[in-house]
Amino acid sequence: MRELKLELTRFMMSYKFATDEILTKINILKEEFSAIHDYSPIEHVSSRLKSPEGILKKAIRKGHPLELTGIRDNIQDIAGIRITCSFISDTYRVRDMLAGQRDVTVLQVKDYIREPKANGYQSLHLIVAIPVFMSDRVQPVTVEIQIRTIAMDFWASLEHKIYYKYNGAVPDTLVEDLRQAADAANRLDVKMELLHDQVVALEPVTDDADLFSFDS
Ligand code: 0O2
Repeated sequence: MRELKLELTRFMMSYKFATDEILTKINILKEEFSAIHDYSPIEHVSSRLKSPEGILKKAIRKGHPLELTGIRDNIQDIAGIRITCSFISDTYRVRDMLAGQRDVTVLQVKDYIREPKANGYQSLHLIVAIPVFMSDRVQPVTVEIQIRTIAMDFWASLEHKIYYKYNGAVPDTLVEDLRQAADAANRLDVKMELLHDQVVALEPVTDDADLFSFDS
């Protein structure tokens, strides 16, 4: 019993360590990118670990074997990281920066931005594996990374609340309203990126100090 408890603790810890490693990478990318380009493609980052109850529920729901190796092999979103970006192009930029890291292996990509779900959900999902160096082993650990814009995130958090409020049986009118809201969010994303591109293309504004000359 004691051994099983220890093994379970180490199992959960490996996901925490993997999350920490990816969060460190994201922070480095964010800081470095900001220093070079004077803006950050990453607005906000959050993370969560599925609870042991949540893991068991999912394993039972999906019919996976209820032992740690089976769970590790079959459930890939025990560790989850969500990155919000200002613009759609930034979501792909962040994906490329992460996928380009030597110790990150991309196992799966679901691009719900190019192909939104029927309800309107948009987001870019990556399942990655990263090696975690434990005291007696190197464990490859999977992490789900969701990358989306602020507008997509706004939509998804409200839709999530509505979905749970109705226990999954959302009335048709609300479903349609949500789909329209997702379209509106997409139009806003496209418009904001166009505006941003126009501003970036402008000549830099002369520093106030330069407007005054002593030679008059
Ligand atoms: P939580 O608590 O957020 O993690 P899977 O069940 O993961 O094996 P699935 O459903 O095909 O397979 O995975 P997918 O499509 O990559 O979605 C996984 C996660 O994306 C979900 O995790 C949600 O976080 C998010 N997501 C997917 N579809 C929707 C949606 O329609 N609306 C919202 N708001 N979020 C969505 P969990 O496990 O459902 O929950």
